[in-house]
Amino acid sequence: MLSDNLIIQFPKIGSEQQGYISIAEVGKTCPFEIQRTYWIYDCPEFMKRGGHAHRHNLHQILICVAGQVEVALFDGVEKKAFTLDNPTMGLYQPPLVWGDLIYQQNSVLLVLASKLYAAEDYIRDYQEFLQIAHSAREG
Ligand code: T46
Repeated sequence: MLSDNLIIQFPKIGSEQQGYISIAEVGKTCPFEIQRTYWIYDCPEFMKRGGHAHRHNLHQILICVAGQVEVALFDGVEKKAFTLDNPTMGLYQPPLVWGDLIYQQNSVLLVLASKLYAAEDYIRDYQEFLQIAHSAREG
């Protein structure tokens, strides 16, 4: 089952006059060591991306630093939908969880990831994902 605590609230420091800074720190607001960060931007309005899960222990935090991104997470049993529209909010995506994302125009999604990129780590076939998620649950 997907945890009820997937949203991470980052500290927000600053003021309306100065602007703000938010911080993700390993061991504090980030529950894993970060090996990679990437960001997705300049998507056309309502662009659908994602549509995959990761085979191994890839932990991620998704942060919409501008605009709005809809994220649906599915662990093979339970589906949860999130609207990311605030740079103080992170969405924790655990390993072996399918993610579908829809981007509004001018959105920027920053992702903190626990592992380096590995193309073979991706499960892009939905039926294969269901089988692997089912087997993982069976132990
Ligand atoms: C995820 C969502 C939120 C790399 O070469 N290195 C990388 O670290 C990444 C993330 C991607 N790429 C290449 C692989 C593809 O040729 O960039 C291209 C686009 O990747 P993809 O189609 O996987 O992009 P999204 O937006 O569907 O998914 C990405 C991440 O790949 C994925 O792990 O969780 O963002």
